[in-house]
Amino acid sequence: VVAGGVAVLAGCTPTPGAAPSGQGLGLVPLPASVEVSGGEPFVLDDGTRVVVDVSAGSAVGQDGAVRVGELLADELRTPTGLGLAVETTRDDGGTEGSTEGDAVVLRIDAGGESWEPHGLLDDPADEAYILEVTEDAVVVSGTTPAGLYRGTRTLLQLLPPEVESPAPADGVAWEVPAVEIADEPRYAYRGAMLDVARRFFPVEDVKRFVDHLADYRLNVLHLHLTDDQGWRFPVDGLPELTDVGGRTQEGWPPGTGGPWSYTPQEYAEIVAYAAERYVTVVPEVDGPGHTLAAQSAIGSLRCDGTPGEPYWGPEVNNPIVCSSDENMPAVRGYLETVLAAVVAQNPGPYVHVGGDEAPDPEEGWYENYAAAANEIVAGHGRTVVGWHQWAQGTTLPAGSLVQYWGVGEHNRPLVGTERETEDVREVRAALAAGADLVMSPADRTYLDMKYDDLTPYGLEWAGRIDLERAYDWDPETELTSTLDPERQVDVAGRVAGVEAPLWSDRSYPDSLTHLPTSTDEFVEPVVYLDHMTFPRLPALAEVAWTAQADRDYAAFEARLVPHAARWDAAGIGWNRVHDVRWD
Ligand code: TNX
Repeated sequence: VVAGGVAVLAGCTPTPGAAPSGQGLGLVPLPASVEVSGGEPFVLDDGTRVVVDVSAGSAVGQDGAVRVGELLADELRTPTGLGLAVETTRDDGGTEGSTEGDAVVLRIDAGGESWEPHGLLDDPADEAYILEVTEDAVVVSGTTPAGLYRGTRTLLQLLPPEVESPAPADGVAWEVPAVEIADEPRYAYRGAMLDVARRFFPVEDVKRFVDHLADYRLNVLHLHLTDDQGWRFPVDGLPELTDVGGRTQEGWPPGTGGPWSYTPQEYAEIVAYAAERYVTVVPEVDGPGHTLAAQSAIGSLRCDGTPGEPYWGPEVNNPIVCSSDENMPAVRGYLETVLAAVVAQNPGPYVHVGGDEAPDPEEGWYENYAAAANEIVAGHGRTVVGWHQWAQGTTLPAGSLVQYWGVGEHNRPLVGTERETEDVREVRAALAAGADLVMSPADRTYLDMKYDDLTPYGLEWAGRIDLERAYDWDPETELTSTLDPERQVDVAGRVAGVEAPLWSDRSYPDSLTHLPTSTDEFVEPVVYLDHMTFPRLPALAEVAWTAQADRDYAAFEARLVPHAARWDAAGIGWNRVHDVRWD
């Protein structure tokens, strides 16, 4: 903790359970420690400079820190209209920038030597930061640029809501209250997933989703890139995957539009945009189920050797890749090419291999497919992530992550006891195999579930998820909260983090009695994205960031309500759910 910098500020050490005094500041996620000092606020004005002080930090963080400063200045210039020159102090005698006087100082402290860009997300201290505001200066400090970046997100939340405006906001006093904040996340892996396969989201929409994540200090963008209804990821050597698989989405047969896939340049743009915000892209190539798009492009993935029909319907549980012993050479060749492309275009340490909903596979097929995928990913030096079924009958490489997406006791009637029992068995297998868990319980974290009766799109197989249900759970005890000992799994200490998936099946109005047949019948991807994400994403971000002892739903709701003005300023189409008193 000292290395993370949190203990450095006397009196600011996070003490779980001690109600932070900063509840009134409207910070989400709630930081570990907030002291309101009561002094005069800092005011951003014509004379304010952004000073990046890297003189004490490790070399690895220096460029990143400068970039964090430039990004912050850029973001502030538009709404404030201020010049906000960026200066840098370096130990190599580079540009001199004084940290004295009217300045927002971003300071890299020593201690982050073991941090590396695109490293594993396994140490919450890597994102710790301290934010001190006095009348004279704002100082954000941390041992890594990732920590500095998180600190700048908290700083933005301390400024008036108009700071989110994409246009100049006149007549606003750009005040930052005098505070001392010392912060560090509960979990090192804090994500959200976007299903760009059932429904294609253009690059601009994906970046918008990254903005949503970054604003709430999340650090993982899981992209569900392939499914039955489409293949979105460019693969060098297998252009038919996007040429054929990119011509459908749910409700859209071939010939109705597209192509719906990212070019290599577009994909690189997403990865770079996320990386600048210290958001790691976790690319998912699902299999052996959810592969009809691949099967329509590559005949050898089917036992009869001929390409299947393109699929644009709404069903899951479709036929899987033909992974018989005889056909494995072809499947392995496919996996080698595809996963090499995934590794080449994703600098992050994780590769998600899917593994969900493979209905009644022939004996050995699932295991064959999983063994090949595991071996190839591990061979590239990457860490395997799979949906929780992945642990069944396969040997997981060391350090793998398994993503739990079951539903709890309270919603068991919805899915039936059989499935629930299987979930438990599979999670136990994952833990026994040494994997840690990413917690995405479907009845808590699924952003595609309806909030309530009024939600115009989305699903309800895992129940409805209002704001309180999204907020009020503990990842460490979610699987022991059931009363039935048969169904309890003790995951305490084995939780790597939390992720909120936004699937895009049925991302069209419920009022339709048929699959959409024209653009007009779909809801715009961006409308769906914003409506399902806000206000629930901030709740899940706080589950992932804030110590359990510091979390309380009523207090959270009170802190979140003022964010509505920020979402309005940013042009976010949030859902004004009726169970929250917004004014
Ligand atoms: C289940 S969650 C699925 C997806 C659907 C989702 C809809 C998971 C691993 N599989 O194929 O999109 O439900 O909520």
